This record gives sequence, structure tokens and C-alpha cells, in this order.
Amino acid sequence: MALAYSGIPVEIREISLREKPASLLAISPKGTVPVLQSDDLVIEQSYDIMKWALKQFDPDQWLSAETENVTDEWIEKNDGPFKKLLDQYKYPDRYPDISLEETLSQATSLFLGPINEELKKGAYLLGPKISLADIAIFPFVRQFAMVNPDWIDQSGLKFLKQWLNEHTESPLFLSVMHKYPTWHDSTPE
Ligand SMILES: N[C@@H](CCC(=O)N[C@@H](CS)C(=O)NCC(=O)O)C(=O)O
Repeated sequence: MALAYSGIPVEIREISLREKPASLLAISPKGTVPVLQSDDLVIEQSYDIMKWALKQFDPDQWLSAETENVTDEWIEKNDGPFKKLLDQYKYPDRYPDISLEETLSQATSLFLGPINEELKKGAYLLGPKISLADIAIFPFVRQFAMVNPDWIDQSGLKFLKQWLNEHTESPLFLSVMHKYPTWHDSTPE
């Protein structure tokens, strides 16, 4: 979404995680996606790719010097503790000792509840204006909400629900949610 918003032209190579192409591992041996390559530059973290794009073109000021620290804090909470809870929730078989109730309660008190509180004050995470924090975080909340479609209504987190709906229905999100053919190194460039 950040790349599309910034208007930087990119070639997207969807890969199979089960059969990672040698060309990916050659530039980024850690083997996770996304990876962005631009001439000699290789960026291996999605958040860094987003920031790289916005540093070049950010027409609606999704990120600024004033908001960078608070945005980093939200992303750290998302990528660390919330991502762990999301995995527990998505793959309960891998965590037989942790109950669903416990995961839900921790995710709500740690992350989803605080987001809902922020959204009571303004339509977006950092206030009245959309920002990189919204764009970077809502896809993870979307994944969480997709595990049990009844959960969000039962949660009572109505500001979170409204925010999630707005972002998952946005023209920008819909415009990038395509299925791309899988890239193989034998695919003609
Ligand atoms: N913090 C990294 C996480 C990247 C990540 O873990 N991506 C997953 C896919 S969503 C992956 O590539 N996993 C490697 C694998 O399953 O082999 C980022 O945001 O770029």
C-alpha cells in the first residue's frame, strides 16, 4: 500500500515460501518476504520498505519527523507482542498449553483495546488524519478478526471495527490486493 500510495513503480515478484527462488536468497539470505531491491539497495523489512517509499513521496504526510517516534512505538508493539498473540490465535494447535480465552484477553488488553481507545479520540491511530501507523497495523488486526468473524461484534470494540472496515474497504487496499502469478527464476523477465 505504501509503495502504491507513493507512486514508485515496482515490479512485484510473488514467490512460493516453500520453494524460495535462488535469486531471492542471493540478495536476502534470511529468506523472508517482502524484500525490496532498487539498484544496489536491498531492504529486508516491510516497515523499512514503507518508510523508504514515504521518504521519497508522501503527498498526505503519512509520516513526519513529529510522528516518527510514536509510529515506531506502535509498530514495535505490533511486530513484537501482538504478532506473537496473533500467531497463538491463528495456530492454536501449536500452543496447546494456552487457552483461546487467554490469548483473546491478552490481545485485547495489550493492543486491540488501546487501539480502540485511541480511535475514540480521532478517526485514526494518531488522531484525525490517516498515517503510516494505520496502514502498517490494520492488516494485522484484519488477520486477527478473520479468525472468527463473530469475534469483533462480540468484543464491543466498536471503534476498532469501524476503523478496520474503513481500511479493508478502501480503494487503495482493494487496488493492491491482487493474486500475482508465482515468480520462478525461469520466468522470463
Ligand atoms: N519483520 C518481517 C517479517 C517478515 C516475515 O516473517 N514474513 C513471512 C511471510 S508474511 C516470511 O517470509 N516467512 C518466511 C517463511 O515462511 O519461510 C517484515 O515485516 O518484513
